[in-house]
Amino acid sequence: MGVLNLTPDSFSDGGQHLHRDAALAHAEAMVAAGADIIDIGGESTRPGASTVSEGEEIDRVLPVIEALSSRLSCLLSIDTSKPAVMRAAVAAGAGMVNDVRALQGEGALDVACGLGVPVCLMHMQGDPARMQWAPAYEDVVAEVTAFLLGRVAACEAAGMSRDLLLIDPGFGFGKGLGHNLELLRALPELAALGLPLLVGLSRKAMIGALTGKPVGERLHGSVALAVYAALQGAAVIRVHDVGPTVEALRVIAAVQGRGW
Ligand code: 7PM
Repeated sequence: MGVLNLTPDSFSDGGQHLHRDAALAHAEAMVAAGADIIDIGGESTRPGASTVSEGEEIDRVLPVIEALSSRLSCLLSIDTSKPAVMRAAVAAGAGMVNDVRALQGEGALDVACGLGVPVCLMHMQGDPARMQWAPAYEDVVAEVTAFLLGRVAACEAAGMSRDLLLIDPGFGFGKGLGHNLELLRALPELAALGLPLLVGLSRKAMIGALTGKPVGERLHGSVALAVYAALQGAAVIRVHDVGPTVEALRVIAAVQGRGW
């Protein structure tokens, strides 16, 4: 899954994909490099990022989804928590919802249920503005697992098929380095819950903490964690650097006797 940020304030793209043509070219390049899914987001979850109105978020993502759905055959994912954005995006050609708030927002569960597309349910402690102030858990793996299973149950109770759900422990979303490492070690356990596991580790602060590198220099750490996550059972890996990640995963796949 390649990340396509349409936010002017996104920390790792610096707003360089704000302009539509650049965004389209970047999405096409990610598909050419081997992405199966493009995750399109119009609202930054960066701590302190300004919140975006529903109308502005739709204005940012819709033209890009329309253009990409006619040009690309890959799955387009809409990264949003707003039901109106989900609805508009799917009508324009998106085939998946990625909600970092796991459909807990007002009206999100019912709308997502009615759309009939796959949904990724992510765990976050707190809200984006304050989540990294003092993340605390008794048992991070148990608490993340319980939350995700609770959201899966809520989706099923609302009428959604379990077959449409993915789960994501939400690396860096209200987690310190120790919490992220515990969750990484628990990936086989999370994968064993029986739903496809999506992980996002690309360029995250935990890599900065482990390598001392700024966000623009975290490629090697990101590829290492992508490979590790795939080997430990992740089904979908959300990354900024599709080419290098796919190259690493293809080599691993050949060793495992898949592909090549
Ligand atoms: C600031 C903070 C900017 C966090 C960007 C981010 C995930 C996601 C993101 C993830 C799923 C980033 C994140 N991360 N969706 N959206 N899983 N499902 O580093 O880990 O890309 S945004």
